[in-house]
Amino acid sequence: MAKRLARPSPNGTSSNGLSPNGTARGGPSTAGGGSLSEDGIHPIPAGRAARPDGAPVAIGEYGRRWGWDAPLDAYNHQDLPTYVGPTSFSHLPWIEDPSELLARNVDVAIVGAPYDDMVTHRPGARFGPRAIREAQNTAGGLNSLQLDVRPFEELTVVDAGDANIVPARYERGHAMIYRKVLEVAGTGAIPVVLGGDHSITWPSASAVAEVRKPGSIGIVHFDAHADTAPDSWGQLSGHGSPMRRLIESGAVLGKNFVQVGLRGYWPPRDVLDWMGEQGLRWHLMREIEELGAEAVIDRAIEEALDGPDAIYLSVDIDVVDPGSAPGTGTPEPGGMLPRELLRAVRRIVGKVELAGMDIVEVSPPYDWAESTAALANRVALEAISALAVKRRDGATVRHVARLGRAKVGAAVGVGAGR
Ligand SMILES: [Mn+2]
Repeated sequence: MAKRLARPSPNGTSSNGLSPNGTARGGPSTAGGGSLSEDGIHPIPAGRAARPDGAPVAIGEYGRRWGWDAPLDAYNHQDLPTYVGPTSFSHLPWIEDPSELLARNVDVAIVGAPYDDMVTHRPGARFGPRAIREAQNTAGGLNSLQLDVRPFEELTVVDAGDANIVPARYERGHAMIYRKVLEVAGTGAIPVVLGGDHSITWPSASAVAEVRKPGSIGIVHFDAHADTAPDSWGQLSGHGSPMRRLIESGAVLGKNFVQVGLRGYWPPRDVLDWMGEQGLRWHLMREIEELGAEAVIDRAIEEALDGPDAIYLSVDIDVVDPGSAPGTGTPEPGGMLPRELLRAVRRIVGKVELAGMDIVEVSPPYDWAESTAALANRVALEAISALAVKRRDGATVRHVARLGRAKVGAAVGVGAGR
């Protein structure tokens, strides 16, 4: 693997510890630290002004004795192994400021929604965003074998950080997720939201629908469950109801809603009747068993393109069989294979205009060997790689932002203290 060299200078690191030049577009850097030697080894200066009196700390007797003063190469954050340093998605730059997202013309921004106040069964999805970020063993500029594309070279992708979530204040949490996604999508970047329980799709897709106005969005929704309940034990914003709220509010029309992978013993008949009245289209797992995933996904794509201007993709990881994705809140046996889901994501993102997406219900405390978190990580990467193929082929990827630079922050009004 080609290693790129980074500046050893402290100037190369921003206050949050991530390199502002950490994207794959960077290259060998000589800024701030002298020139590279012929073999690519970058000498680290022997002293740094680090003592309280300002005197440099120099390599001393022991260092010289053991050869620890030899020239060594240093790596920037993105090229270091993923277990080293702060955790961002694929070690991408961590950029929370929307004006910076706008200035960099960011194409795709990862957003964390560490929220699980709305689960009806196993908790733990609040730890999902961090686990999904961590579940990647390859650093640096990735190369998609399946799509033959280097996603971070074609696209500017960053990690925009998490919504400003605190525990137990569930209405505040949804509001903050709405604002964070609105802020990110308002810059033109495609938000890839890491949940969190599935209730986060309500504020997240609402924000994307808002930004895309006057255009319309449709939703392609992978899940074992329809998530269209009127309520859960009286709670209207639970993780069994987000799709109902989105349709009721008009953010998405029922006829522009396509569900894939439903199975098991929920929802009850009256909820299915309501779905039918709204014009929802859903594909049971049985259909995948009988026709194959390929044929069903083709149908879903055709339906998704029937009306809306762009698609929001919502992936509940429980659509996959719990044998492969055990780390989730409401496991339902008999689901899709990981490879079927990954292929479906590549195909859908390759064919429709993606306005935003989320990957939800990853509950790390119930996971084994990171298999669920790794799958969720790859769902995001497959979508990003499919977008990269589009960009390479000349298609539009990022949304033309409607909000001006000055309006992005002010329109949303997200502050650290809220
Ligand atoms: Mn769900």
